[in-house]
Amino acid sequence: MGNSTSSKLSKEILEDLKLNTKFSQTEISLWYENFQKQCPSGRITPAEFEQIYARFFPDSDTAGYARHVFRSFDTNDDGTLDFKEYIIALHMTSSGRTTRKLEWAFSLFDVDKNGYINKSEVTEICQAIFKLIPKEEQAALPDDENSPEKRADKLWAFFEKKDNGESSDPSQPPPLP
Ligand SMILES: [Ca+2]
Ligand SMILES: [Ca+2]
Repeated sequence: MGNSTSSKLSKEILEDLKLNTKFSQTEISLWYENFQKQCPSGRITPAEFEQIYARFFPDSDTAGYARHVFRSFDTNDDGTLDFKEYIIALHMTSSGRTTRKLEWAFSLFDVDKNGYINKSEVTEICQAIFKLIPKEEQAALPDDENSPEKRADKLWAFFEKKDNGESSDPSQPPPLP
């Protein structure tokens, strides 16, 4: 009896999210209602996530990028996004705080989740991002950024200035010179 599909958000998760994000209780409850409606199973699968991206970029090949973003949000590595991961993801990507965005960018680029970013990971993400850019816009890109490899080179050069070879966790303070 009762309505089993509209399960309530557990107090524990609510408290945890209030503590770890800038969202208020009302906001979190609203997100939860929405989440339950869109996703009655309570979990987002990679295929569902890809569909969301495909809707936002109807003319691009979003599958690769969506897969990487999904991985960066699936913090417990169980192959689905639950409500908590979804809200943390929203918070990371929408928060005005640069450190949050950096943390997310780091987990996006760290494809094998080993705590370091290497050049092939940078190239892989650049290739996925490039597929989001419509062809006519790609043609208008500056000469040193008009291919995924060039973008990766540029980004990697930037990382290398900060570090030697491998880029480490940005949440850690940099070693003193
Ligand atoms: Ca998960
Ligand atoms: Ca890595």
